[in-house]
Amino acid sequence: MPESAESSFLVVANRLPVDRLTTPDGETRWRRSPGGLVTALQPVLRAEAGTWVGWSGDEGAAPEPFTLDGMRLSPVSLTGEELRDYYEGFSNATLWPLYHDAVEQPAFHRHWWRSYERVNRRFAERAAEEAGRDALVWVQDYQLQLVPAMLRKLRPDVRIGFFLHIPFPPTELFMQLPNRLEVLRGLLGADVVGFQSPGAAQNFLRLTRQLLDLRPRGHRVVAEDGREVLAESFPISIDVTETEAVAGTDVVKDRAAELRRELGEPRHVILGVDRLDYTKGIEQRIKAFRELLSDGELSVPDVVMVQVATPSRERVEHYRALRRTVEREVGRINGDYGRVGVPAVHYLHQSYNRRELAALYRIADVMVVTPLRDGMNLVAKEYVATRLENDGALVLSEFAGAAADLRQAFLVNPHDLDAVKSGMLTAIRAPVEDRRRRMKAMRRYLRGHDVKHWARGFLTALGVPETATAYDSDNMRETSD
Ligand code: GDG
Repeated sequence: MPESAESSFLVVANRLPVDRLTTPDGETRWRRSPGGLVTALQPVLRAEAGTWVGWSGDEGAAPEPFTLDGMRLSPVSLTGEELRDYYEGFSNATLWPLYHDAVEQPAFHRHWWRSYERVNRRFAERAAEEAGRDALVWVQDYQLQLVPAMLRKLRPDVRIGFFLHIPFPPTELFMQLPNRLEVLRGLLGADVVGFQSPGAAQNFLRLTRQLLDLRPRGHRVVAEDGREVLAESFPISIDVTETEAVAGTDVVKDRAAELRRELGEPRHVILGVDRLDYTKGIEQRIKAFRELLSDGELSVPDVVMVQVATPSRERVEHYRALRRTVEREVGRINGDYGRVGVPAVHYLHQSYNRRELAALYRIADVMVVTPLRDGMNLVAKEYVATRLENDGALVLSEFAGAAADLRQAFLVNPHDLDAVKSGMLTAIRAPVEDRRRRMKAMRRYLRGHDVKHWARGFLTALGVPETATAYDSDNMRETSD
């Protein structure tokens, strides 16, 4: 590996924010992948000559570090076995279900844990090599919870932040984790541990008392080595300016009109957009729609539903089972309530580019976001940001972190099917003025709480002076798809 650039600012995340492309003449190129996190952090990384440490997306040996759009990227390798055990196993079949209220049964395997530990050490060692003296290192998410403590051992001079994008579970659930002490101590290696909600931060602080006999006070706790650790909520958001700009382009407006025509100009379009994940409540939403059709409250083709279910974690069994269930249910509704050329549910198991997604948001009279548990849910925020005319309605689960920010949504308990049904009906039938008032208030809130606000809040808590985090990314942005 070439000599390290010794950056003063590092992001450490499971994935690098890039995709590898092969050009028609067989050459490899990298393209920045879309996403709020990279949009928020790229300006800081550029200005500080920062480095992003993460996996490149390909199995086996890692490419050499390289620079893209002003960011230094330092790829970490993962073997096929590590992908199975660290990523699909411990991260996505142990931690993911456990941290989401165990809505699916978490699986515990000792060899998954050993792989998680080994990979976390590799990330920590790479971060230690890349970090300059007194650097600031921001570690992201549940795949890397051991990195803060491992890195601190290697490099006591650096300041370490950790942000968890998913929920942090209550004590009773966390206690199931065979390696609970190591995970808790791993997180306590950070100076600031950030969560999506105040409840998650409280769960974490309570655990430090119960498992380690520490004495949390307010948002702070003194760790076993005498350092003070701050645990607070920093709700993540989206790049509102960019989302609005994409939604307002002629290409997107034209595409939206075309989509509506293709759907047969229904009076109401109901939309769901999710990764195909069992935490997202896709089954519950489709079931609610089926009952509304069978009760005669709604009818096709007056109303149609569009459900985008982006392929996700397809080698993990829970995800395969979910796909079978959802597709069976969609087939059943279309068999019972569809007509020739007009299905009741348009089910799309595909990924789309941001413009197509924005066009879908624009045609949605009612957006239904019903996760059983979700750290935040950016889809709900994206929908609101695309409603440039302040119309449309959002039905949102109380169990999404976003419910604390988008207070004027039609909030529902996704476990209560009748509540989901009546939330959908109320949203469809709400007077135009009521919908407008709600949407306007949510859009105003989002403008003041975008992803830059989030990054600035976290970095300020980590001790970066506020002026240093006031980077303007507007003239640096490029479209990535
Ligand atoms: C985790 C937490 C937290 C979806 N389909 C396509 C596509 N997407 C984009 C959406 C949105 C993102 O993916 C999904 O973000 P969510 O927040 O809804 O959910 P998770 O993936 O589970 O994210 C979550 C988040 O981290 C951030 O902290 O909010 O709670 O679980 O941006 O637009 N994007 C494109 N094509 C698609 O087909 N381009």
